[in-house]
Amino acid sequence: MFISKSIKMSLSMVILMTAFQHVQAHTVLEMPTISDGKKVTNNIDIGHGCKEFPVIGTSVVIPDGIDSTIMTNAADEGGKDGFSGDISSFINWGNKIRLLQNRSVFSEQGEKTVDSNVVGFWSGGGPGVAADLDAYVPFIINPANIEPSSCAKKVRFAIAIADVCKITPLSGISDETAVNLWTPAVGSKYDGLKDSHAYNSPAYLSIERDLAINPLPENCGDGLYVYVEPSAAQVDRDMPIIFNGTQVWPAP
Ligand SMILES: [Cu+2]
Repeated sequence: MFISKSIKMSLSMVILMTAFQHVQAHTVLEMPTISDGKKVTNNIDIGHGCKEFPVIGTSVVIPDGIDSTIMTNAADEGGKDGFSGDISSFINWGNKIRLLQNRSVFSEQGEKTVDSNVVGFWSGGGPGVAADLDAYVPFIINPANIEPSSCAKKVRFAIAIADVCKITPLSGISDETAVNLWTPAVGSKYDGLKDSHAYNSPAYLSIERDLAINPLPENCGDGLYVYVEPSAAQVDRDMPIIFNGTQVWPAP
């Protein structure tokens, strides 16, 4: 009797402790790697809330390729070389994203556009995503072609995402209760704190060259990996959520 009671007690303790541990995955793309030249439906996979607080909205910034930082490497790790040319040397990037209407997770959504190019999107409103569950925010990626004359084998974009749990001004952003920042540390206002658990953990989208359809030129050897990060200026410009002409997050 006494033993079974204490087993029950410790079992519920374990369940409780597990619930409050950080065991869930980061926010990522459902399909982090896609093929070049193909239209793909993908999802932002919201990984967890802010501690026990639900995510009530998400804001997404896609590198526009215009003032993005471009780097290359012959191997998919290690040091990266700067590249000062245009992104079109590697891929026909820009305005490839279309938000898919879906009110199952959040009640409102919208695209972010600059010169009628989509550079990100947001979705928010309603009761939000339970802190211990995942949720999908769907979008379309229109075909992006790796430049046939280039040596690019894979182009990896760092996507900046803010999962908002509480609406605060920029000064109130913390991953304790308010926001999870899945952003590349590029010096923007949304880098987050260096000791936060998701520091410099953006979501990535890799576009892989379909070598059967778009083979590497002979002089390319094993090909090049290309990395694209948004500029700090772009993240600062495109991260806020504007709803009906009014900025709703961060609170102005
Ligand atoms: Cu996490």
